[in-house]
Amino acid sequence: MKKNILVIPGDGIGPEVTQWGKAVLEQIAISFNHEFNFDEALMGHAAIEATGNPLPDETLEKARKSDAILFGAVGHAKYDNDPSLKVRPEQGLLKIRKELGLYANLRPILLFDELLNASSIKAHILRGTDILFFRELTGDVYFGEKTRSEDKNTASDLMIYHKYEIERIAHKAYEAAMQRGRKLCSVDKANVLESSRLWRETVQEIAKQYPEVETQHLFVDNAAMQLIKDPKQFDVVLTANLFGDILTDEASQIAGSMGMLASASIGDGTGFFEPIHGSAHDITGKDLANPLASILSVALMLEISFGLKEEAQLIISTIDRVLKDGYRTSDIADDSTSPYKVLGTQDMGKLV
Ligand code: GGG
Repeated sequence: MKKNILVIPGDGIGPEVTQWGKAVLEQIAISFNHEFNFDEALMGHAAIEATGNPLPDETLEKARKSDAILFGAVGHAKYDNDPSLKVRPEQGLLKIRKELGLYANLRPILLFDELLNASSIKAHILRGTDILFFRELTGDVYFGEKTRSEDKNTASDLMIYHKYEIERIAHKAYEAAMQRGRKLCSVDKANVLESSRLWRETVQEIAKQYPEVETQHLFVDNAAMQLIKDPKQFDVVLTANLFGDILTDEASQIAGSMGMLASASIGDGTGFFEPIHGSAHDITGKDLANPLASILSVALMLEISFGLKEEAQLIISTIDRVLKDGYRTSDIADDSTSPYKVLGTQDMGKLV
């Protein structure tokens, strides 16, 4: 198989981890006789520094022409502490999702048995957890109108959803539920928010087309609690942009670390694959970042964009073996009773 893959390393630990996602793709190409051609592009703070624009036209053009995109992370400390900066790295990420029509962000909570002790939740509660989140990606407060009063003391972000946006991601989530455990939990805040009432009504309508799937509706505060109390109850979780962003960071602790969670953004255009973690400037350049989320993002790319299931499975089983052999990055080595071999980013990447 011949494919063109665009690599966008981004900011902070993005380049450190993406290097290993790309290296694994190169190994897969050799082992399975595929031809993967790579190009690279800028986004986020790196792009602002070079061009003044968090998503340069050249990046978008390359993205449109590629067969899949491997992305790292965006963000930089200087923006976190200076809200007056109007051009921000995250705008690049939001814009590329919108421009490519990537409305569904799939975030599997893949639990490796070896990491049951890396979570602060008890192992018997976690064992057997296998959740697939569908986070809506092109609506909500992320894209609604933003205002600030003249005296700067009042601010607003419009939480807005259109029915078609809810319908299209709901169909994707139900289709996935049909292939999995036939259970879908839709998460909203319909007791308070009008946009959530539209969300719930729309999901209820779509649910009628999938009678084989058991549908549940939870308020987001309850869902956040249930995730810790009894994560095994969930199969497919469908939710809006903001709630999905927050709930999947929470759910990453079930898998042991933010450094273990991969994601796939799909929709109308080229598939976009990235770890759920951000740029983590506090550990940038220290060889501490976990490259496994980037490598698992590559597994999602191979399976979802290219239909290469065997190759994807090989990546997952290799990571499983590495963990069984006792290798850890520091974020997943917090069970001090076991004699782990703690590796940095580079050594973990090379080992896989
Ligand atoms: N790889 C994920 C990443 O870079 N996250 C930083 C960020 O700003 N995320 C916003 C979002 O995912 O909506």
